[in-house]
Amino acid sequence: MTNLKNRVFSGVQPTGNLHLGNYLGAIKRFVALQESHDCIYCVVDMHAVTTYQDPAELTGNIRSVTAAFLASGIDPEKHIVFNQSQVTQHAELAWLFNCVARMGWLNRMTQFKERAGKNRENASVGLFSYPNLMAADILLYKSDFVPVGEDQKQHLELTRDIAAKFNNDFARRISELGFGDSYFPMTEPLIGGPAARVMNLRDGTRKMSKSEVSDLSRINLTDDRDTIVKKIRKAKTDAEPLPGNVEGLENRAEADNLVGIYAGINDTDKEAVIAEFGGKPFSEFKPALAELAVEKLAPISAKMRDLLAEPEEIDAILCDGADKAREIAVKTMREVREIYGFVGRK
Ligand code: AQP
Repeated sequence: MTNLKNRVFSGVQPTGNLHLGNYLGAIKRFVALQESHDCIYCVVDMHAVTTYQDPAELTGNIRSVTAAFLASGIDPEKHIVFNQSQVTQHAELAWLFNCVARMGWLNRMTQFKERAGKNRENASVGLFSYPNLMAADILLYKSDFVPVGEDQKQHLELTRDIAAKFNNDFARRISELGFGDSYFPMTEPLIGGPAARVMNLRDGTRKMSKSEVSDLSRINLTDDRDTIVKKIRKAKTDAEPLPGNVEGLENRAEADNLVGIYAGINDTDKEAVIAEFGGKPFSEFKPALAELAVEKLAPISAKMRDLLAEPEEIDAILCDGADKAREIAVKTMREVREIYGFVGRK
C-alpha cells in the first residue's frame, strides 16, 4: 500500500443470493479497480444482522459472497478480502461514530425508512445506526474511494459528514498529535455507469433486491441458463419497440432497465445498445440480452460452485484477509483513542 489517495473499500451484505444488481453496480467494478488501486473488499456480516439472520444460513451466505468475489476475479493475494466480524475495530469505531453522528442526520436516511417500513418502532437500533457502522468500515482504512450502487449515495454523504465533524471537533488535538489538518479523508463515492441502479424485472420503478419475495424479479448469480432465459423472457416491458435514441427511454422504466443491463454486462453504454437494437421489438432484444447474460454469468456461477465445494479454503482466505485488515485497523484505532484522550497502553 504505497500510493497516496489510492485506497478503495467496499462491502457486500451476506443476506441472500447475490443478484445482477449487486454484480453490475458493485462487484464487477470492484474487479476493475484492482488494476489501479489498493482494494479492501469486505463481507459485511455485522450489517447483515441488523435484521435477524438464521445462523447456519448466515455462514453459508458469508462463504457465498466470498465465492462470488473470487469467482468474479477479485484477487485475495494482491488485495484484501475478509468478513467484517473478524476485525472487531469496526464495531469499536462505529460506537464512537454513534457519538459523532446526530439523530437528525440518521432520521433523514431513506434506506432506513424503506427497510423499517410501517414497523419503525420494532426495527432494531442497529438498523437505524447502520450508516454509522458503514462510515466506520470505510474510515477505519482511511479509504479514498468507495465503489457502490446508487442506493448507497446517501450513506456515503453521511460518511463524509461524520469525517468532517470528527476532524472539526478534534481539530486542535489532531494537529497537536502531528496528524496535520484533518485525520479522516473526505472519501469519494464511485457511482456510475449504465447499471448503477438495476431495477426489479417485474417492476421497473423498484430496485432489484435480494429481499424481494418474487425470484422472477431478479437474476441471481447462481441462476442456471434456463432460469436466466426464462426470467428475461418474463421481464415486464411495454408494447413499443426499442426507441431510436436514448432520450426515447425516458418514462419507459422497464425498457430503460433492460438496455442498461445489456450495456452494463457488455461494458458499453446505452447509446451503443440503442445504436444496435433501436427500433427492434423486445422479441428480438430479449433473446440477445439473455444470451449475453448467460455467456457472462455462467463462468462465474460455475466457479462459485467449485469454490463452495471447499468451504474450509474460503474460510482460510477470509482469515488471512482479516489478519491483513486488522493490521491497518489496529493502527487507526490506536490513533483514534489517542485523539479522544482515552487512557491506556500505546
Ligand atoms: N439494484 C441494484 N443496482 C445496482 N447496485 C446495487 N446494489 C444493490 N442493489 C443494487 C449494490 O450492491 C452492493 C452490495 O449491496 P448490499 O448487499 O450490501 O446491500 P443492498 O444495497 O441492500 O442490496 P439488496 O440486494 O437490496 O439487499 P437487501 O434486499 O438485503 O436489502 C452495494 O454497493 C449496493 O449499492
